[in-house]
Amino acid sequence: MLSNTIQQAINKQIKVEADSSQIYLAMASWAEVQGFEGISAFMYKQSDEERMHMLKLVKYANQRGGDAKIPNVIEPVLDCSSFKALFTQLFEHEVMVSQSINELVHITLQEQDYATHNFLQWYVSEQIEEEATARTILDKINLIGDDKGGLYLFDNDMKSFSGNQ
Ligand code: OFO
Repeated sequence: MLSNTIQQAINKQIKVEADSSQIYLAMASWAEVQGFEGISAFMYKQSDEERMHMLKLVKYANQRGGDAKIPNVIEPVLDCSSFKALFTQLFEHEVMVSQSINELVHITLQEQDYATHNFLQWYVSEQIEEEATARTILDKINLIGDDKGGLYLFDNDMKSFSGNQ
């Protein structure tokens, strides 16, 4: 059985994951409109993954006798002035998500809920990967700058990150 404190903390994380899914969906749609197929495919995939992260938490909470709260859908506000701005937001968002997972893990220790602590280790590993991917992409974008040819190649390159190659 989940304590109220744990349920509330999980609900907070459910919202973080749901918001992430919306933010990446907005990025995917923007890139699609701009004609960047690779970036858009990558962002759509990220959005689906975040929804899966949210669902995993919902199902876990309910399975443990909790009552998961499904949050409202947000309308993301993005800075799409450049690709650098876009991918900086992606990176910073993932860093924020990692902090949020860390706080949740910390609460499970305070509450001595070792089952939830164990369950959350998957998220801890996932965040290491997601931050690394976001950092790699941002590094590439920093190298390219505003070079049109470079952006074209970068867009192609992004297909490998989304498994669409
Ligand atoms: Fe990339 O955020 Fe979920 O965990």
